[in-house]
Amino acid sequence: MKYDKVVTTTAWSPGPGCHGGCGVKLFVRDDKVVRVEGDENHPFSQGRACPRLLALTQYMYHPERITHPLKRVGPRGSGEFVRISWDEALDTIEARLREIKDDYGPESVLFCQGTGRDIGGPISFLAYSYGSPNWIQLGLAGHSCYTPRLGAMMATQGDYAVLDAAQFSPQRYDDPEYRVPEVIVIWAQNPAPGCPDGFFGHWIVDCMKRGSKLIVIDPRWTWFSAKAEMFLQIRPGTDGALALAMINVIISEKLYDEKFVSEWTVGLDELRERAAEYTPRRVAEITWIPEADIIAAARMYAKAKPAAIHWGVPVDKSPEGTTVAQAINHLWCLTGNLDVPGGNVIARPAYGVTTYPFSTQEMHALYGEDFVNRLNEKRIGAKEYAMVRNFRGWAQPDVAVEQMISGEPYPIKACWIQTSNVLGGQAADTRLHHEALKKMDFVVVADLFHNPTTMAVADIVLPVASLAEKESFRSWWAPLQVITPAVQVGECRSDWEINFELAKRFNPELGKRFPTLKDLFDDRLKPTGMSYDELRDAGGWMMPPENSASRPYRRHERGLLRPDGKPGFRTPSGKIEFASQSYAQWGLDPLPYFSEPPESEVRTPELLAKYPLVMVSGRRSSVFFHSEHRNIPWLRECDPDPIVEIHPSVAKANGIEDGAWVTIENDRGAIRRKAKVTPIVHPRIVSVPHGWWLPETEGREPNLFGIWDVNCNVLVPMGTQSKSGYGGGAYKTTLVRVRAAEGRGE
Ligand SMILES: Nc1nc2c(c(=O)[nH]1)N[C@H]1C(S)=C(S)[C@@H](COP(=O)(O)OP(=O)(O)OC[C@H]3O[C@@H](n4cnc5c(=O)[nH]c(N)nc54)[C@H](O)[C@@H]3O)O[C@H]1N2
Ligand SMILES: Nc1nc2c(c(=O)[nH]1)N[C@H]1C(S)=C(S)[C@@H](COP(=O)(O)OP(=O)(O)OC[C@H]3O[C@@H](n4cnc5c(=O)[nH]c(N)nc54)[C@H](O)[C@@H]3O)O[C@H]1N2
Ligand SMILES: [Mo]
Repeated sequence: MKYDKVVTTTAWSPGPGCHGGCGVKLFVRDDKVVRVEGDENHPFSQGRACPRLLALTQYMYHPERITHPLKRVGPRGSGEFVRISWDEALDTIEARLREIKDDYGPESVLFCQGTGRDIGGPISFLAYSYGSPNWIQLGLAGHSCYTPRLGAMMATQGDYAVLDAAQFSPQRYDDPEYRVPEVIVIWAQNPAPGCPDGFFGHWIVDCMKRGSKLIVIDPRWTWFSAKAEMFLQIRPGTDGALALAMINVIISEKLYDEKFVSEWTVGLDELRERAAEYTPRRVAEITWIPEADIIAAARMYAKAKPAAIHWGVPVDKSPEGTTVAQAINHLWCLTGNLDVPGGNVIARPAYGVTTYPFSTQEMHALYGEDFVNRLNEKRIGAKEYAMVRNFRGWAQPDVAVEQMISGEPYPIKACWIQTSNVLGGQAADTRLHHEALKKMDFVVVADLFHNPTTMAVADIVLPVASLAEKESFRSWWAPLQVITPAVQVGECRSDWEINFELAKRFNPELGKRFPTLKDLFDDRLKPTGMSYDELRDAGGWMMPPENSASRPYRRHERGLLRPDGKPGFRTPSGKIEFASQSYAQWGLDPLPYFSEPPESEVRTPELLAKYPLVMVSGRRSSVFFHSEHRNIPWLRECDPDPIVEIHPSVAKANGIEDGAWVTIENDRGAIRRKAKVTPIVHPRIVSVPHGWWLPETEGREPNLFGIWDVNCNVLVPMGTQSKSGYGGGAYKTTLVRVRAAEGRGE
């Protein structure tokens, strides 16, 4: 086949939907993308591509794709929208948002995003230019994704760290300094379908092929646990106790790296004392893991040199997520596995480039000192949570939804929703969010398709460009990459274009500094010494430069991590802190501890009597990204039904046959799922994939594409957040019961 051109670019939603970073080749004919392949020259993905990327053409040219701005004309929920021009859409939005600002203050508008797609830049420029401090992942209970881990790592070691698969070296596995981890602990992760946060699941397979042995900690068998040396089938939500017991074994048996600990850490005695409370025997009872396995896993990890831990979002979602992440972080610090080849490697963005400004100086210049200094005054959750005030500038979701309903301490009047399907995927307690969103005077959704959220509440829907249609850049650790458009579809615009245009209307200073979006990109990329076009023409990506903070290893010895240039870590003491000064300053326990899930056999035995199973929701499917792709035929065919995985013993006891529809219920409601009877789940849990809606069914109220029938978040509570405000969303620990469903006999 002949192509007019082949465009090499970076995959970062929309399309695959994901956290992204893969190199991709788009084959274009007659102004259409007709073929998609992985780019074999890309240092990260080396030609691999996931099913969602390979289905990009079906996604881009889907008959139901929204390709021009829409305005709702019927009542909310009627699904009656008409086409409008971009001018009308942007003018209407500007006028309505100005009115709301005048009447209630800019803080009464929430700027809502989903997970880490290409959105942090565009949405923060818009929210802050408008003047609202309330940038938020609306509905993400406990803000339980990534942030708890990030917070714990910053407090403990001053930096983010991740399993070292030689990803920050241009030579990858051939780098002579690199060593393959002898042991990898996969902790609450299924890296193959997920590839989250700039890490690619296949890297673990690469390491396994080069000799790494695995320990897997999960309540459910995965591809990795089936190939592991040890599989610890844990009770959901008890990872904090397990980590503390492993710390206990490692310290009491003196398996820690004495030299590293004495040179680079503080607080060992306090940690020893705390961990002594968590004997393997006691923790065996808490976690359902045999005592001997806990001890053996601790020894196997600590004796391996080097060893690495790779962890996932259930850590954030465990009760007191910030403290669980802290305990796991301590494991690699105790064993001297930080910032060394084949351990947990520190990640910093290449050249220090970020998509949006973090420095106070830059923020002052763009948004005005007064606004920046007063961000915490009106930011939702800042009063209640020191960590929300001091660590990450986002509003707290559990507090926010309460405020949307109560109007206290000030009313919330509008939501700008971009990259999130609040009612179809992100929000716990779907009914509560349905009620809260319906109270809004004005809702804009920027998306590519209709979904339960657009149907229920959107007043204006803006059509968004897919990754093949947009100009952007990506700086999630390394490499630093550009995204280059190949074609145009309808009137779709990128999130950057949409938000930059509106942000300039609210903040003329932005327009003065950056007349065009390219000017803004060039400014962000300045530390590289290249403009956007130059970087694109030089191949489109850059690895971290040598002898810089973003290039491994042993940066702590060379004084590359601290702002003062001294050896050590970027913490208040300059050392790794087993007892965190920052936590103490924020009014939190400086040491890790375990706390029971909000609903559990120990905390709520009366509830367990009624609802004897733990619903672990949200394990990822490689053909879906959260609520996306249920409408893409190639993908849906691979994973056609909303299922629940049930152990054969539970199925038998409840008269449930494989393939039959079952009801899953608790006090918050009931949903239906198709039973997949399988021994891969622990007999005391059911595993329920999330993000399900049925785009083939009626979109209008009250059906809303079937969410009340199949969305498991109807059953998940809000308001279970950790003491820090970050973590504790009960997505993996909700108590339920299952029974054969009446009706619906497909
Ligand atoms: N039960 C349960 N629920 C969960 C979880 C769980 O484990 N269990 N996980 C939670 C977690 S960790 C997270 S992060 C949240 C994520 O939740 P969300 O990020 O809100 O994910 P989606 O529900 O897929 O909504 C994304 C929407 O954005 C659109 N979209 C995709 N890419 C783009 C883009 O680049 N621009 C724009 N404008 N739109 C785009 C999609 O079409 C889709 O409608 O879900 C949470 N929900
Ligand atoms: N294809 C695809 N990729 C995705 C996403 C997607 O929706 N689709 N979502 C993206 C997002 S935003 C995120 S946050 C990541 C999440 O990706 P992961 O971090 O991998 O999260 P999950 O798939 O929720 O769970 C991973 C494993 O943890 C197990 N688990 C559940 N609860 C517990 C527990 O309490 N303790 C332990 N030890 N294990 C537990 C599950 O059984 C599962 O096998 O994936 C990202 N990547
Ligand atoms: Mo997430």
